[in-house]
Amino acid sequence: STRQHVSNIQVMQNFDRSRYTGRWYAVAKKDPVGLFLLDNVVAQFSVDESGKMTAIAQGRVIILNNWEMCANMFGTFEDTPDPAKFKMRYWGAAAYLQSGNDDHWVIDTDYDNYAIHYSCREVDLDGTCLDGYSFIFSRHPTGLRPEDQKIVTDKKKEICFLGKYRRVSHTGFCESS
Ligand code: DAO
Repeated sequence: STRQHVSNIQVMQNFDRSRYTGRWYAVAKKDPVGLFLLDNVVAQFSVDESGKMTAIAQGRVIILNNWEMCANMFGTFEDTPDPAKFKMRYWGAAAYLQSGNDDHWVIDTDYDNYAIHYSCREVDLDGTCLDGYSFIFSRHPTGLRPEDQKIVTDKKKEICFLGKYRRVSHTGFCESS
């Protein structure tokens, strides 16, 4: 397979952030180096009165000395010239949680069922992605609809992450906290 330059990756055309708002369940994840969010990952996107996109997210994490907890995370999105490409500043409700500034690209979505997110943290000298992560989101906690699976598989291939995802389980871990 060809090694895709990050700059050539196709993103969602005419991305409509207002249709993207609401709850998305992570059903699969390609981890970055030093992974953080493990499972039970749910993200909720909003658009504020000025049009800026924000998000809150939850997920099970293991911090410090094998302490398992549900992380409450916040993200704000800076617009770029491409409507589907954002810069995401993120931080946790507690100071010991991860924080950072990542690319946040929407590769594809039908807004009602599936979404493919992509973030390359480190681009290699040859232009390919050296360290990145990706979430496959579903509107349905039960997972992707069978009819969306081929689309998602094709996109995983396009972003060179095919075979690198693991399933993200939803066990209710974050619902009690
Ligand atoms: O889990 O390994 C990882 C990387 C993910 C870091 C980003 C988590 C915070 C996201 C907040 C807003 C959500 C879309």
